[in-house]
Amino acid sequence: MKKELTNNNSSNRRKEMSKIFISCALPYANGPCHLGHLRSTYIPADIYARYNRMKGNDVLLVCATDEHGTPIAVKADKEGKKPIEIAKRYHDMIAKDLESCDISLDSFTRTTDKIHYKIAQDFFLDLYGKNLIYEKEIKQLYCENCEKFLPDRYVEGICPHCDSERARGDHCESCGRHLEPTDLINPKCLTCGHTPIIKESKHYFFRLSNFQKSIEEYINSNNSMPANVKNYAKNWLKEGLNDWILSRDMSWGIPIPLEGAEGKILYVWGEAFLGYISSAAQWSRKTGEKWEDYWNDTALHFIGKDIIYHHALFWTSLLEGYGCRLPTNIIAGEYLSLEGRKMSTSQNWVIWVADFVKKYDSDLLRYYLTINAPLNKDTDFSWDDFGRRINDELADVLGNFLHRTFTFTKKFFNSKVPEYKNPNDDDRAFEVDIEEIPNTVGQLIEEFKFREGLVEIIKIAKKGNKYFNDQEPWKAVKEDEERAANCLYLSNQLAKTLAILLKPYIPNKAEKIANIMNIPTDTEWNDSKLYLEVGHEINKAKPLFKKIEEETLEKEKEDLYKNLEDEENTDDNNKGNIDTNNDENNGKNNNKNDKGVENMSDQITIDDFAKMDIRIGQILEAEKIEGSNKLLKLKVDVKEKEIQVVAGIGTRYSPEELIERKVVVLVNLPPAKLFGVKSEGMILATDSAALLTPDESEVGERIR
Ligand code: B3M
Ligand code: ZN
Repeated sequence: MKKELTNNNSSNRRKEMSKIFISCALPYANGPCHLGHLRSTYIPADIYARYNRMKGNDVLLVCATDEHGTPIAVKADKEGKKPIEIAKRYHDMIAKDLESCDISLDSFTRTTDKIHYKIAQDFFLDLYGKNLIYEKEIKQLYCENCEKFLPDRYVEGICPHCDSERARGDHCESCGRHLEPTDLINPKCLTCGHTPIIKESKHYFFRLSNFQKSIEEYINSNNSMPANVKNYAKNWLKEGLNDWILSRDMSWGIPIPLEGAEGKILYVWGEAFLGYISSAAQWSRKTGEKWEDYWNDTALHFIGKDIIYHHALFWTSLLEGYGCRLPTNIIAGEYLSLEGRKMSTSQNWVIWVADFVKKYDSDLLRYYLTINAPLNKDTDFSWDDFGRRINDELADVLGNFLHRTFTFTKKFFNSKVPEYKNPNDDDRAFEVDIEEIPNTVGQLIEEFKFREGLVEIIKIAKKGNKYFNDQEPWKAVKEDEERAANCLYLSNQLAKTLAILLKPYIPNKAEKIANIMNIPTDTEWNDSKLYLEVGHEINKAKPLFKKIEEETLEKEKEDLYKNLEDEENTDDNNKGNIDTNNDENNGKNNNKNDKGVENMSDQITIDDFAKMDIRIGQILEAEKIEGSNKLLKLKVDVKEKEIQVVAGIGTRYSPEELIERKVVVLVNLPPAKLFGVKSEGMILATDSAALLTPDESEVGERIR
């Protein structure tokens, strides 16, 4: 006799199994959330948290806004506001963004909360008392006009590595290198434009180098650590850990709680981690439960890949020094680009969460950002691909399966789950698939393979459609009612299983499915293995997934490209494609580490390269695209054919001077529309839109 799902299964609930502390990286309170944040960190953490709650585990999911650091202080200066006002503005926005996507945080606090100051200062004092922090005089830039030191973003100058102007005190956007303010050539105070002098100043250093061995051991012995985190960490460890500066000369931040340290604050990366703890501590105050019980059982950090170094090496060393249990695991989501270009908030090449959810159900975003690629791979958001997946997968596969199940049940079986008798081979095989799917998906989620789990769900829905087609219940109901009944019995069983397995991924839609199915919405994961009883009555079907129209997608793309245009017309000193506004990532002491990140992430195989069909072409026709300063419509001869390409070189070349010019063209891109104009390839050019000049090659020649 099969166990059945009823409205009072809650009494059979299993007792709590483990307590799991889950943190999401703390967003800087200097801008709202964009899709990249969600993809790398918040959606994966939320899927994992929801799944574990459904497994009967006790989860504490924490986050906070990271409210110190120079970007916020600089923004405040620019707007003539106090940093705390800026921080509050974005804290509120981010809280809304996360809520709008159903990120089920148990606690979302701020690093400017009083208790955070105390926890961070006590932590510092503990390490200082253990002689793990020491003082040293170092040379710093000082603006005599503003009477202040100029750490990080307070100063700009020429990059000593690549000569790019307007490199910041901590980072050069052009070459991506980490800098010290004193490395800059011709530095200028960002506030007043004066040239700073060099002045000695006392700073506090953490003996990171002491922890080389123990952190190596920690990383090497962790068998469940995702490969990307482990590999990055191992590579950096090979280069050796250097002591790490923990203080700054500035006023916005947490004061160093020592005599003689007046005017000095904790470096933002020296206290932000404690935000995980101070958020949890505030939750404890409210609930009376002990967050330590969670931390000491299982502690997981979900982060973006740019801060693997900080978490795997700094934070773990700080914890080790403090004498605290190290995190059980660190899960890092990689980058999201937008329509093939690196996201850039300063160039407005970005989609803000708030804008997205105004127009689309947030579950569509959760779905797309999860299924689009494994977490440990960089990936791209493109409107066309988004539309394709929503339409082909959610609407045509999942939605269709559910809809036909519900409508047939209503039409032929009076909305009641029919009997299941004398199953045929197809029925039996399908039944096995349905029985296996909860474990398959659960296992994948436990291994942080969120995409793979979701792919399995879509696959079984696809199988469901095939099974349904093969059984032809619309015909069978007239000739062989038992066969139609079996088909609808099993289809309803799968629909119920899907309603439960989809909960961690797309909680709203899952709830809607459960409502139609007339099953409880507070089901646990293993309830998906229970059967709907024969005769269980379902409710009327409602449309679950609406298709996104081609025109809607076109409009989105147009608006996005327009952003870029507007931005380029007003601001041309930021040509790098690097996201700039939200990162104060450069706590790393030596720039070799930065290069380590770049190299590893950017490598491709020779096979990847061979996939690109790059040819010499010749421009036959060129014209401006209305409404755009940058885009030109080109007709290009690549010998075998003529193709139409939209190229962003209009600010540099006039259409006339392009005629007959030889160019380098990537010809095997899928056709796309830019500004409503079809584009069948890509003309290769530099960041500054300069064309490559292949004078000595023949039209049609392939580049390898
Ligand atoms: N505030 C944001 C980032 O670099 C930074 C994270 C802190 S986590 C302790 O992605
Ligand atoms: Zn100044």
